[in-house]
Amino acid sequence: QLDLAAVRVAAAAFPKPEAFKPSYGTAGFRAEASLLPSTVFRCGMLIGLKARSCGQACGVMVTASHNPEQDNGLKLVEASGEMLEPAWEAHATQLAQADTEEQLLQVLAALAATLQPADTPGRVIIGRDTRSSGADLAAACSAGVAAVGGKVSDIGVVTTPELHFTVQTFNQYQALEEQAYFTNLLESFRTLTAGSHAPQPPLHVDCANGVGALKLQQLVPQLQQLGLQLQLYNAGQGRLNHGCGADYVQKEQCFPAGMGDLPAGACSASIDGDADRVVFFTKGQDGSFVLLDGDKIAALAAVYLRRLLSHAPPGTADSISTGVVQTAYANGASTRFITEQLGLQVRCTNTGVKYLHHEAKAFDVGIYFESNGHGTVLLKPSLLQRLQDMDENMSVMQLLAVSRLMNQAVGDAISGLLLCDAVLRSGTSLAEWQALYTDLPSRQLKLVVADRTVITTTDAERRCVTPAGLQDAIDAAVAKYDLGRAFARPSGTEDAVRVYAEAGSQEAADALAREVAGIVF
Ligand code: 16G
Ligand code: ZN
Repeated sequence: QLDLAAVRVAAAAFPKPEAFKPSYGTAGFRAEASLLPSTVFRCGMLIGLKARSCGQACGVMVTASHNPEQDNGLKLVEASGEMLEPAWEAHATQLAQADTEEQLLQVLAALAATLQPADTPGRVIIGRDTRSSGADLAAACSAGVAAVGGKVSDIGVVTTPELHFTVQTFNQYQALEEQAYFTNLLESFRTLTAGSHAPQPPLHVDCANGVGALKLQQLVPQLQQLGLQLQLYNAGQGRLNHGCGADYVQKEQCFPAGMGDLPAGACSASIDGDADRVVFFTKGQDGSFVLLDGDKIAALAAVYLRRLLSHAPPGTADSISTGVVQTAYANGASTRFITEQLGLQVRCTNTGVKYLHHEAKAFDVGIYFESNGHGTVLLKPSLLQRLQDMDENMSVMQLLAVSRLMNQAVGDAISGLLLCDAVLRSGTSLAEWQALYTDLPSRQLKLVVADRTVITTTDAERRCVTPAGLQDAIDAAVAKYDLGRAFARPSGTEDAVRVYAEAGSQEAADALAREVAGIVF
């Protein structure tokens, strides 16, 4: 079934750098690009086998998201369009780390034996972001797919969520055209904004000098006809993710390059290098930087969906479970707003989109956003069916449009941008959005420690299990601060421990974070 001799020949062209020990992290592999050819070749073999075994298309996205231009990486995509099942990450790591040709063939043969690839070639859809190393890495990945007898569709430069969407819809409709992605966004946005197509003040978007710029540029004329004027910044002339992009804006809490001079109150947003995250920001009357992060986006989406559901035919809202999924980083004020003001359920999961996505699927309407801006709104297929069977009512049409606008496979910055714009037009102003709740002051610290794995956590990373005594000491520190909350967790992407603290004042949050850092060290 698997031609190991052919694999041996093909693999020889992609030797692994000796000391390189890649592992599938929270969001896939990531490293300096020149280290990665063997990793992407081997992942091509893995996902090629998976596609053959399920007889459907799977996907690979070559990207390092918000990392600098010289890095690259890859994310593997299931036939459902969702991120690789966590159980498979270990297989990917094992394959990527195999030191000798013999080890590589052994791991591969064992995988093939459990997967039992069918006689169909299967198909792997490969996309990449704008990094200059992307084309060669995509080619190495294709060689891996071909080495195990799989078929490749290379769709070129796309956003990460576009690749996920394409895998998902290819398996439903066998269509690969990019236009399907754009038409879906435009048509659902048209439905959501029906009746409000008069020109609005522009939306200023920082594109991180990444792939999002290319895609948004293509949407500008049609969005203009729908009353949305997009003004794009950092749209490709400068360095990728350098002084711009959603990660920079959210972490540094400052205006991205070229956008500091916008007038007070201008509605602005920032997406990241592969366009799967978005955060909004504006300038206060006093010139200050005001961030509307993923927590604020979740709150806005929750307000909007609750409103749409309340206008659906009688009884609909009561029989539907609506919930918001957050991580431990969600500002305590946002959690309180969603539970106490909106009366919706909130669940907390580990950091990483795959965990939030999974938890959100448990609700009929599941809203999830990480504070960093990665998220979406999921509507359960059984709910969609019910809505389709109902009499046509504006809210029902709009709920169905939300399910089309919001990527159902993964967080999508372009969907998020358009959803927030639609809500802002539907009667919630930017000032009202800001005022939904006021963030508690918070502080994050990154600690470089000898061995981050000595810290293990439970309760969605909010409590430490080991080392013994650590949690008791953190509890004692937190108890001293009004509205205090703090946690320490090992990073899933870097060799570091992260500390988060919030409290009633900025001084108190800073002091609590320092105190917890002192305990960890
Ligand atoms: C990855 C995750 C992101 C998470 C971050 C946490 C995806 C697509 N990306 O970038 O959601 O917030 O890791 O990093 O899941 P950390 O473990 O280093 O704090
Ligand atoms: Zn990203």
